Amino acid sequence: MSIYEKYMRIDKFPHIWCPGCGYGIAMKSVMRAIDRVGIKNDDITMVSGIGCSSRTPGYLDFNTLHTTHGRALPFATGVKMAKPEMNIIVVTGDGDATAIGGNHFIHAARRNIDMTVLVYNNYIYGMTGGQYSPTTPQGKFATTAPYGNIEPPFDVCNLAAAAGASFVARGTVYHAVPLDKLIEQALRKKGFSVVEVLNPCPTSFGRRNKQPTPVIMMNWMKENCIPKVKYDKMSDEEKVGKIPIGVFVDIEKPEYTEQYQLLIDRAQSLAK
Ligand SMILES: Cc1ncc(C[n+]2csc(CCOP(=O)(O)OP(=O)(O)O)c2C)c(N)n1
Ligand code: SF4
Repeated sequence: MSIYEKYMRIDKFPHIWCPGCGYGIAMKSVMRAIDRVGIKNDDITMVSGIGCSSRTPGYLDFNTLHTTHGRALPFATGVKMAKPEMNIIVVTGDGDATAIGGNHFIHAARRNIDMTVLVYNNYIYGMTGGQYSPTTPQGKFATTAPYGNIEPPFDVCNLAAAAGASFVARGTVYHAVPLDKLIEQALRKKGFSVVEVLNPCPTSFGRRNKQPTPVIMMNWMKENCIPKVKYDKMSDEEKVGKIPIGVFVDIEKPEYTEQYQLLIDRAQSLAK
């Protein structure tokens, strides 16, 4: 049996994603990473909000929760608190994670609760037809920014790091092999782990922003996403328009469910 058959709900296909969308590549990367770590299907709970990215749990044969828009992390937190031994993977879009769910994202990171959060960033609200999100670059076009977006965007990795995540990385679906490794590292990490995955959305973002085909979008990633080690050595001039990929944060910190158990133990010993 291939690893894809091992982890996929074959009867749920065909999927809803557009031709040229990167989410299928990301989903395969997730499966390969899980296989490398060797986690059993029943020991994983995959949680999502709402969006094209958030359809992922429907196609995978784990314990899965497709929740409300922006609320994947509160649901995931509930599962982890009830079953700390469970491996939690959250799949969320840039809108789901940093707009409506932005508050949950920073507080889950601050608590350092043990889960792997995959923020699929296509710079837009894909499912609802291309409204701008907090990651849409300045000057780019969206249905709600027909003259160009004037807002400065969030950098998802900087946001996660500043809020307290213990593992933060960025990959792209063009760089699928390194992406497997980043997701594997995140899965192995105890603590709040974030992997931002850059994805082409030709339908809602590309065709409004002079990237009308999936090939053009993939080539853009190939040319502009630079391994962090190389990026760090570049001059400020060379860095303009380039995006570093790789690991940004990998630190040890107290994990929330363990701290919570210690609190219960302390309270119970006081009650005796
Ligand atoms: C409370 C609520 N507000 C708004 C929506 C409409 N809605 C569904 S998906 C979505 C945005 C999805 O964008 P993103 O999270 O970036 O995911 P993508 O579709 O791009 O993968 C919105 C606004 C909703 N379902 N529920
Ligand atoms: S709208 Fe964009 S993100 Fe959604 S499935 Fe189509 S290409 Fe993918």
